Amino acid sequence: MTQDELKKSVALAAIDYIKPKLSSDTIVGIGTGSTANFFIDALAELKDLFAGTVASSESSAERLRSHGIEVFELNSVDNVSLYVDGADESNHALQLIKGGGAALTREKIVTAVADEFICIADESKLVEGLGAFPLPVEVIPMARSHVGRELVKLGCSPVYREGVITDNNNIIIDCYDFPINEAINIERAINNIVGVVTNGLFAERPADVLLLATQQGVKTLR
Ligand code: ABF
Repeated sequence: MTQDELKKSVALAAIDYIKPKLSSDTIVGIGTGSTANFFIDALAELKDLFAGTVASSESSAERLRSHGIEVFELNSVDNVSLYVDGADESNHALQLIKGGGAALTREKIVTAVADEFICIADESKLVEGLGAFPLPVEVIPMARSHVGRELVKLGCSPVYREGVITDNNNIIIDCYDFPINEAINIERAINNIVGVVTNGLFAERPADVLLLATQQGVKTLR
């Protein structure tokens, strides 16, 4: 299978996983990225089985609406039972690096609200140690230089992602050369830099389940 076929297979596995959990008042949180897009496309068939969605990006919201799936503002819903999203890397504790698509802040907010976070990924995303993928950090634009200097002090090589503005009108700095051993400590330390909105480590709140597409089929990791 190609990588896209793997992504589609895990999106369909996520549909099978959530289907028995849906009811008329269920709100499903929706991630961002190519794997999440396969999930959105497949979710269209189930749209009469749940109340609607909240989206982690404008692009996902637009795709959901194009299928006739209701998209609510997060502030207007009481509860998000399920959140389905991809990742750039996962370790075996289901701690993630996310934000390659620059949607990390809204993804982290929906993750924080959700009762269950189901991560969907192809097998290339499962790693022994996080950090080969550059860690994205969303930053208030006027703090760019300050945050960059502070990130150097934490031991990484920060690179401004040229030409990218997030849905929240902020910028992204990617942290290269940054092996991540103590993921929770690093997540907290970066978030403690003034001017950082959040970073793409999902370690304090990892995924609850990882559906991983492999050439032998989809595996479930907890
Ligand atoms: C989102 O999509 C991001 O957090 C992550 O950066 C990306 C994964 O990309 P893809 O599914 O396209 O491989 O979940």
